[in-house]
Amino acid sequence: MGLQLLKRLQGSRWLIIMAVCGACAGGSSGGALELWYDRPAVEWNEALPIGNGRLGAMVFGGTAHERIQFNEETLWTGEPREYNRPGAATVVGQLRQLLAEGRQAEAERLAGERFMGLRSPAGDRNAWRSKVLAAGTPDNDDFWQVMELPTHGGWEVAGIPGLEGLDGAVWFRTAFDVPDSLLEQPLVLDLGKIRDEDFTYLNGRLIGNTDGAGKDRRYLVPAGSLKASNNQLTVLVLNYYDKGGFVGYKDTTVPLALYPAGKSHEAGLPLPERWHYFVQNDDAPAEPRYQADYQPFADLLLQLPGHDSVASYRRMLDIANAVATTSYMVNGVTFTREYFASYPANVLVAHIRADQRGAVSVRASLRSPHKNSRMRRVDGRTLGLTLQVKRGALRGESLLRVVPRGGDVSVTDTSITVAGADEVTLYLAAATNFKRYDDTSGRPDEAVNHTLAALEGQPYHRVKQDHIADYRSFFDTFSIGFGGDTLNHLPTDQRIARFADGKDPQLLALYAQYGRYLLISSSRPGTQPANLQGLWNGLMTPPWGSKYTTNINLEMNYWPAEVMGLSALHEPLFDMVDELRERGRETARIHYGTPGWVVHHNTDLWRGTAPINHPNHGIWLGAPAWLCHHLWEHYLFTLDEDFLRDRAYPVMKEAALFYQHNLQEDTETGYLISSPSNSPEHGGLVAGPAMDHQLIRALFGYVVAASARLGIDEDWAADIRALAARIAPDRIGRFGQLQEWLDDVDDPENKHRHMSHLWAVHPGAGINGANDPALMEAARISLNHRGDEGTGWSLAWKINLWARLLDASRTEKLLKMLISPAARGGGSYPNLLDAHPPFQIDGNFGGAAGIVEALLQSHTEGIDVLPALLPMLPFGQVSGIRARGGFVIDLKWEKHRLTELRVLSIKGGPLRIRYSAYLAELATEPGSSYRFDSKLQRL
Ligand code: FUC
Repeated sequence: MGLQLLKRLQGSRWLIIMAVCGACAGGSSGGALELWYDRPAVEWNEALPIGNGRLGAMVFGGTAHERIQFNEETLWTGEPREYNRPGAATVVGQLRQLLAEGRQAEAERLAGERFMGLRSPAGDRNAWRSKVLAAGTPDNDDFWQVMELPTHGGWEVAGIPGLEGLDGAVWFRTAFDVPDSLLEQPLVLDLGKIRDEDFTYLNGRLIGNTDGAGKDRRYLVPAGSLKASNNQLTVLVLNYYDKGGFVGYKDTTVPLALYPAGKSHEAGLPLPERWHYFVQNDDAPAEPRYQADYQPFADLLLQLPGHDSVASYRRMLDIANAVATTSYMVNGVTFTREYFASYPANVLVAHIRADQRGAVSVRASLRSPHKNSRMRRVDGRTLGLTLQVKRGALRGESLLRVVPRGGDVSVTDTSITVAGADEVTLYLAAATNFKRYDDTSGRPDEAVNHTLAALEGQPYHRVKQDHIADYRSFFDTFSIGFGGDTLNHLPTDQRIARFADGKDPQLLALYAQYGRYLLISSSRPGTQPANLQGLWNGLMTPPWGSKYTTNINLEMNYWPAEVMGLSALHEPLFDMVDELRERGRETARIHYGTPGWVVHHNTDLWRGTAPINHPNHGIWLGAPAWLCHHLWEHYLFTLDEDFLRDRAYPVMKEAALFYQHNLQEDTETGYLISSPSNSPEHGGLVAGPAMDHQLIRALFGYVVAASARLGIDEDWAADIRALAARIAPDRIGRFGQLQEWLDDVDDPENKHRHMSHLWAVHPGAGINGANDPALMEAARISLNHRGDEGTGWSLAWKINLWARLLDASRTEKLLKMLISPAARGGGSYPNLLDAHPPFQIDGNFGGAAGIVEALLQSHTEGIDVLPALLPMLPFGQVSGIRARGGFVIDLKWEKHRLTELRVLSIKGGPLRIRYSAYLAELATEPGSSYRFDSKLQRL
């Protein structure tokens, strides 16, 4: 929003809503709320995300060839199964004892052997390997195809059909000549890294066999074993899981090579890049897995003949209306495509029109990376796709229906073709048989049929209108603008590249709203919570399974929910917590022998709650408390007593029960401590990480307060209050730092990405400037020790922490790092999605919440207005920020000074608000608004 418009709006919510709706009629937000680009996406991280909470898609915006990669949020690997390890509880006492004696390595070993959860069954590698080796290579040259090596991201990304998602056995071969100078000396054949196992033959002789993705493949070639010409190099690669093949080196400029022993590749001969390959077996034995992976569903592919060379190209995402558009001209005709994910209709929609009648011709098809998938003609306007996840319980069904205006339509078993239409609408429905973590009896075929039947006869403009109205019912609850000229005449990737110059404050407003856009698009009531990638994933083995990591990432996804006016979108997380409670009750019993419920540092679609991976980070006890923090926060923001009584309290109480039975008395200090646990992903398995104590203390505080408010469980609450007082307190260590562990062993040089021991500063509130300036100072020292660099989510956490520490400049510095090109590390991709790297959505949500944290805070007694106003934001207005206590706040500032403030009290009750040196305190009535001037005088 430009300064002129901003001035006219004068901070009035009513006017803002009108202004935004004015834009709605035109179908565009007028620029400020757009991401746009002047060329199609080449990489996934350039494509634009759309989603309705259930279906997600990445729109590439190609002209002659368009790719819309899509997901359905319940398509995962795996199946309902037992994740808990019987008998685990018999070792928990020993683990505690070993840790108390400082015998960490032994504790980790024991836990590794007897405490971690159960993995899915493993296939028989040896039998498979023997079978594959015995089969050998095909004689007939026609069976071999050609590809280039190495493929750094694995053969899965080579763009070759059949290699996508392939775990199996592939033969590779190439031939090369050797100069005389190299013939008579020992050589090294350097094949980089190979995933996972190789059998390497030179001129028919086996010269090496190595198993292990991380190992170098440097094989010695004795002098005299090569010929001057036509040496045959043949490699059988066995890939068991994830990326496959010749993945080269991290430094992608280093070639596969042959060079004199003792030298490096520069002194030798690079191997040819062109290799022949042959897929011998695509059915690698099952890899045992602790938890499941989120899966891509398929691609919707469009071919538009003759659209190779176009003019006036533009693709954009309008986040005020949740519509992506691609437009361009071919031979004087303007083509416009619109894409959106409709929640009311539960479909992905693509609409193609031209400004000349009869000009739209398109061939649409579906392509799934799942080996077990099949396309079919359903009827004269519908194409179907059925798929089955490998070795998993889930099936997917998708229907693609075309609704043309004019033109001819034909449907085969592989595509829909439309010729000479005025416009074409494509509706894509997708579903799986997933019903619940323990029930896969759904009927996706019925679901997609039903979805399309409900659309019958609805004109496109109505479907679009309903979508926009539905989306805006969430989006329009909040607006934000930072004055100044918007630099939206520049493509968004260019704005990201120059954001650090501080001259594009409106990009910050766009970033904040993009966080809200992404939450509305990935987390609707009744759907799964936003996972590590929201619901957008194009990979069969996505990073960290694209699951739910509970030691920061899942929670960070929901930081914007309450404060940015999207309270209802918190719901999917609460549903998940209800299910984790059910599953986690078993884990508490089987792994700890106690009542209560627990989940460790990760969960998945099947709601795994047992500890996974390695004991040095997979045994962590803080998650139930952190998840309960979200229930309590929802209550604080909404003051919804029914929610507190019926939903939050029972879950919080049962989590508190777990801690009540599992806190241990520290023999040295007598304090109660959490053990066995860790300070997320740092320092291994330990007794008594500060973060756990902060979390448990907070949870105990919530249940005590809730029981008082609800008038129940008085005696139990008194016990909990007494226990809380005995939990090991936060301590200040020898560098003045907040201690991360019981012992004062923090290393000021350690730059670990997690700031776990600062949880009580943010997102918790136990340590704040009002109640404990000394601990706050210690937290500042710790945060300085950690430094500024970090993964995307780590930057986002630091943004929030610096805002809570009231350091506006540092908050701004970190925001500039987050909104910077991802090339160097944590930052933003061209599509403004967060880079861990790789893509991980938490930083988008944490960053959006951090922008607001600098403008308003309400975690102490009262509300602080503009507590950490960024230097780059002299002007601005925000409407619809929520504060704890049930308040909705609009504010406006000029030249860094508050000029207008309005507080709407939803529930009534006392309001205490501070700005600069001013304080206002008053009783409020439910539904009443209160206006204040720059000195907090009532107007
Ligand atoms: C946590 C982090 C990692 C990553 C993973 C998904 O374990 O420590 O950086 O974000 O989650």
